[in-house]
Amino acid sequence: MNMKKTFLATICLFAGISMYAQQIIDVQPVPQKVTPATQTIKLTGTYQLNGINEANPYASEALKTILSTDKSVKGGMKIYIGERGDKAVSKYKKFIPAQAEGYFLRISPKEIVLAGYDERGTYYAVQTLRQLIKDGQLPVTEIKDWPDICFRGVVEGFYGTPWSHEARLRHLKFYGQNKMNTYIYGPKDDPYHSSPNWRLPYPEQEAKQIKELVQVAKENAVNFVWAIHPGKDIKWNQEDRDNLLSKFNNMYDLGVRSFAVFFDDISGEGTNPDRQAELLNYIDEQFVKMKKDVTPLIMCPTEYNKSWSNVKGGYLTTLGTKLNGSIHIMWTGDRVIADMYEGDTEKGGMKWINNLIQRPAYVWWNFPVSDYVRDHLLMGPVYGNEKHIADMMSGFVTNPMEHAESSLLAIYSVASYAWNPDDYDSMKAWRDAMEAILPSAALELETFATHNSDLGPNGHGYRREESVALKPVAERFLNDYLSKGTYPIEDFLKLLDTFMQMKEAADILMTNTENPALISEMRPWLIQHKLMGELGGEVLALANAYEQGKQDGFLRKYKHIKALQQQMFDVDQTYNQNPYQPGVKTAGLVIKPLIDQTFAKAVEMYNNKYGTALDGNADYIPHTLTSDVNQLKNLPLRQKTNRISVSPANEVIKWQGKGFITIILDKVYPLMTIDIDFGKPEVTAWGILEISTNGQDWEKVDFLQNKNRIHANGEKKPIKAIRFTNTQNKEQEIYMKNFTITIEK
Ligand code: LOG
Repeated sequence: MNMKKTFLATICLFAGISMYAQQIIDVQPVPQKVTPATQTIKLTGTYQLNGINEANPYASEALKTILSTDKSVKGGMKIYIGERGDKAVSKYKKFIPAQAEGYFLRISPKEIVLAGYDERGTYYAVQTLRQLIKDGQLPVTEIKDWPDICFRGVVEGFYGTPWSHEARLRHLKFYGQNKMNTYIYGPKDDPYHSSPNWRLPYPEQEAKQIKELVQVAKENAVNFVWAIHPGKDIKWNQEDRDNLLSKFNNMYDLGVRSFAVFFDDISGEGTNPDRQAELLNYIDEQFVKMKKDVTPLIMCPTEYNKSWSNVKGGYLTTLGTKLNGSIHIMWTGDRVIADMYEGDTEKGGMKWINNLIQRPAYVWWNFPVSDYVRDHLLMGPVYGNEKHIADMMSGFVTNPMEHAESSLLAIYSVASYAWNPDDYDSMKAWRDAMEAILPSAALELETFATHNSDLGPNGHGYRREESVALKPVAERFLNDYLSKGTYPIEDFLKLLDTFMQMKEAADILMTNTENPALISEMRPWLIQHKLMGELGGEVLALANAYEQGKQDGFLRKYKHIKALQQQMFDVDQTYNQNPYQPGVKTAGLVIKPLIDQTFAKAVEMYNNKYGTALDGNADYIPHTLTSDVNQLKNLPLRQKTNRISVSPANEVIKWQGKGFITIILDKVYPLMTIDIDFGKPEVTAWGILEISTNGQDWEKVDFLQNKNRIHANGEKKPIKAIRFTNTQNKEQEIYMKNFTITIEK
């Protein structure tokens, strides 16, 4: 409990007011200052609306919707709405917090006051009021509230299918309701945001949609920020400067009033910090400041996280000293995927970056983005960012999944964190989010989300907790079972219940009709989740049959388990077949290993006892990848029939001189082909491809390169390992787009 809450709790004790009453004030994001409620009032249905025509029209509109009336009735319940300076709220001026977007909200038996410091403040006062109404009742209270972080929101900045227009419209409303004020439009796979078409205006249909998004953003108190990603092929000349400005002017004509320029994930000429700074200052002076109604520019640097920064190279320092002071610089933390903390100027964290760029960083938080683990759905609680660092950042935006609706879960929590980090409660926000997104099946959604939160092994090394409550039970059970072949019955029953719940939740969610967009995104994972629950139950039944000495029962369960495993494999090979991380993974951190290991152990004991040779293997990849290139060494391998490939990465890979990548197979196979795409031509100039029959002696393989694609014929030579090495001393910048070995099985 923090100071504020302890203080409130103490007052309550002395005043004899129950904590229950206090809990009526249940608002997300948690308001900064709240007087605990001691009583409630009933909404009367007729209202005398004061200031409704002078206040922020969108706030007034929202208020009328909430009250279900647009009529002001003399003698009705008195409502005062407006901004500081408006006549209707002049009496309350001294109560309004002097903070941008802040507001004062009073609910008393006599009146309701919604007084904003500015237009957004009034809008947010109405949003708080909306959340406080329960069954036509309102708690009597006073709230003073304001955001701790200036810009709060979402950057649609992932690789993969950009969100649909409908999804974006839905999101903008959601942001307004949850006090987020920023939406940055920058989907990597929109060709008019990035190469090849950043220089061209949008086609008519898309232009029309953007115009609508800008309008809806405005209605919901959100800045629509349009980002451009020109660095892949920009030329540092007047012509491209003009190209960029004319595109911005074009977007301005569509209504856009906030802009960003992204230089992430590029290599070559475009990365030059002096040129970047010159261009941005030019835009700032010739466009942003000239227009008068355009908000300060945002930029994403090429070295956007500490692990990729070369401080001696001076990139960030150059931006820090040269970029105009009003330009925001984005930052993803110590790594591409990282949580924010205070740190210090020596080692890392917010202090480290702010010191270099000479301004508070604008945080681009890469969660729950899943474009590097596309076979996972990331629906767990939002945690990890320190609470007291609000004044060290100018903004906090989350980069979500390409699954728009499922991302709302995390976005809701980010809204809560960014408004008032001190009072942010990760678990509560997570549960409240489910109530907001799927009230009719919030509990089932929680069951599902509990087991769908970790990312699995991945190149960035970012992991999340999963199945937290079950973990101690699972560990105890496995420990006993693997060492002694027995288990405590309470743990057995607890696990059985969990597996049952997984099935129930999946069934209930699959048939839910309240939020079809959400269910349709989740469907492949729901199917897989149900199978996993079923598999778990059957594996327990198998273990039980063995213990009871029931051979027939054991064999029956064994057969069924094999069938379930096959079905799960089919789901993985059928749904979500993107070319990056295809497939559908669920409950991978605690539950799947528990099930697989229990199965293997039961089968092993059975084989030993009855002299059989049943296969107790669950699916796994027996091959390994090793590399001394930092960005390659953690990339997972995957196998589909006879093709083994390295999971592709989105970003530029810096491959140091003499660096290598090796794939070692579990045994010797005839090699059919090797296919590689490093996103660059002329790889022969620096790299060699080798194969080995024993993992020790190497033989060079000649390859053909067509544009970026490398192909080598294996001629069915027996191979145990293959290796690619940068033979030069010079670092190479490449993309890991494809690295596939085809073997004969
Ligand atoms: C990209 C981003 C991507 C994310 C996660 C930034 C600034 N850029 O590695 O588009 O969604 O990481 O894969 C990035 O984060 N590159």
